[in-house]
Amino acid sequence: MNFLVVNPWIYDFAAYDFWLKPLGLLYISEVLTNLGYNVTFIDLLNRHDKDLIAKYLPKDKKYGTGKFYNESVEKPDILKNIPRKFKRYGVPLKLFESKLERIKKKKKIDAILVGITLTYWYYGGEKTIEILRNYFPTTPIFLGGIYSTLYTEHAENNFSKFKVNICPGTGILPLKRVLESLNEDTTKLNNFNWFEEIDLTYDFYTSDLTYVVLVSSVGCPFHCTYCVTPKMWKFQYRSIDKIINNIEYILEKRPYVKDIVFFDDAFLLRKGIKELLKSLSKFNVRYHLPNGIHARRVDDEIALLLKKANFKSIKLGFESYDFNIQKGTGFKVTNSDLIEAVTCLKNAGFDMNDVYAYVLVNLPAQNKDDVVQAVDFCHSLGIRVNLNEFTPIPGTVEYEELVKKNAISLNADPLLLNNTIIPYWSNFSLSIDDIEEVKRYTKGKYAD
Ligand code: B12
Ligand code: SF4
Repeated sequence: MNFLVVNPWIYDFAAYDFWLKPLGLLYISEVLTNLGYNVTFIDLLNRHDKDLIAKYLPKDKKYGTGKFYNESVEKPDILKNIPRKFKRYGVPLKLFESKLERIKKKKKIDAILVGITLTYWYYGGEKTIEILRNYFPTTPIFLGGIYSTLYTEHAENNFSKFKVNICPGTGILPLKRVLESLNEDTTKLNNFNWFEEIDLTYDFYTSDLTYVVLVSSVGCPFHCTYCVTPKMWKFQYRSIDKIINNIEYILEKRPYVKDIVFFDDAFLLRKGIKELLKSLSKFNVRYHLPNGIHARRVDDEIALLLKKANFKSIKLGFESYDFNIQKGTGFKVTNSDLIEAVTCLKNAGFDMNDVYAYVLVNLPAQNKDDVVQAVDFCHSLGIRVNLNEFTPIPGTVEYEELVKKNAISLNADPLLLNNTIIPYWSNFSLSIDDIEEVKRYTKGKYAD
């Protein structure tokens, strides 16, 4: 059987390649390959796509990140009043079409798999599937990923016009259901420990990649009120030998890879983290942790091991300066945890330009002063700040409370919950002017 797997375009007001790789789709493609199926993989967000770079050379910025090719597009009606440009990020339409023509000439595609990560990226998924349907009018299309999991009903309604099968859930189950509906034998997937057994090979990419993304664990043992991770995943981690073998495989085949990025939710919380860090130090690459790591877990020994392994970008989950907010949202960090973590990282010799704290903006319990205090605090510690505009996500305590207070409707279109535009319509804690002000304040603080 021939599967076509497609990572869709992003349609949004902003997007940047902070090492975005479609891990979910890569995992299911690896499983399919292991089962003996044929997979053709299109990543519309690959900035190094061979067809794309023939026309538009990607400019890599720090550590292999960079701007996506983009074109301005018309806004969907629901976003018409937002005074910002709306864009399609990823390879141009013509190029996608020429890829599909080539594939169609070469082989018969039996099923198409698409995955959407952020809930408010469903519009890009829709535009991608519209094109796929034109080329493959009768081929079964399956849609999975975080959007389908958190907005199953919305996805079913919205994608019925393209006759798409919605596949909610994480782990191996959604893929198993796809195969069952295609009348394939799935006995090999019974009791299959996919996270332990499956390597991310990156063999689906024919282009030269300068970075790859991995996960050493999925899920998180904390339960923060604004985060949906614990609802979607049971915390589990992969054995160190398997992670190391996976990296060896990639680096042998791809000597241009200079950066390895971990997308874990709770990288430092696994059993055996020190052994993992020691083992990672044998590779001549830089490592990055773009998701917030747990400051409380950073002591002198961990900081030194991170440094020795050559970790560069470190993002510490901080979120708020206010003790009551910290306590009320999950208690993953306190101000003294942050001070301690930063001291250890400094002593270990980290470049403080690579150490950031995530600070949330517009949490329901928050006011402008809290953001300003958090920024001042991080600045006084000598680290940088990433302002993260709050996104209410179904399945979280914050979302449910906002619905109870009628601040958002249960049927709100996920496009309206894009954190970039919430301040334009919501009456959450901060107005658009407040948000612009704290952004300006933060920029000014770090201008020197
Ligand atoms: C890595 C990550 C990031 C990365 C990159 C994300 C990306 N775009 O690829 C970075 C650090 C850049 C990031 C940024 C943000 N993120 Co983020 N991120 C994650 C994280 C930790 C992991 C995603 C992942 O790769 N998982 C691993 C893979 C293996 O899992 P998966 O994709 O779900 O795939 C599985 C299944 O879904 C299924 N599957 C997937 N596709 C398909 C297709 C088919 C056909 C089938 C059958 C099955 C299937 O199979 C896979 C294997 O089980 C998730 C939390 C989480 N644990 O999911 C949050 C998460 C997605 N992020 C979230 C948020 C809020 C953000 C930010 C908005 C934060 C902020 N306020 O600024 C920004 C947005 C930035 C932007 N606009 O790009 C929210 C979701 C928000 C939303 N509304 O959707 C999440 C859920 C975390 C949370 N807070 O609860 N993020
Ligand atoms: S610690 Fe991080 S990943 Fe874990 S529940 Fe809290 S926000 Fe989510």
